[in-house]
Amino acid sequence: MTEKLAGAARKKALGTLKLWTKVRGRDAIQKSYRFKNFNEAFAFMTRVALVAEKMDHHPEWFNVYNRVDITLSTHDAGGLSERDIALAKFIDSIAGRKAVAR
Ligand code: H2B
Repeated sequence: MTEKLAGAARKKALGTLKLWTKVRGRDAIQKSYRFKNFNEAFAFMTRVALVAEKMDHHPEWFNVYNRVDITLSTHDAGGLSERDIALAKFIDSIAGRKAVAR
C-alpha cells in the first residue's frame, strides 16, 4: 500500500516539480499542457498512457484539441504519494516546454 506524502518528505518532493499546482479542496496536483494541435496532444497522451499502465498508476485527465489537463493523486492512499511525483516527473520529461500554468 502506497503511503501519503507528509511533512518534510512531501515538501521536498513537491519542491522538485515545476508548475504543478495544488488542487483546491483535495490532496492532488494539477498541470495544464498546450500542444501544437490534437495530433501532438494525443501522441503525448499515448506515451503517458503506456508508462502509466506499466507503473499501475493512472492520471485523471481532460483533453480537448491541443489542451491536456492532468490531475495526479493516489486514490488508494487518499492523497499525494511518491507515485504521483514519479509520474509527474516522467510526464514533464516528455512534454518539453509545452506546459502552461493556470
Ligand atoms: N492510479 C492512481 N492514480 N491511484 C491509485 O491509487 C491507483 C491507480 N491504483 N491505478 C491502482 C491503479 C490500483 O487500483 C490497481 C488495482 O493496482
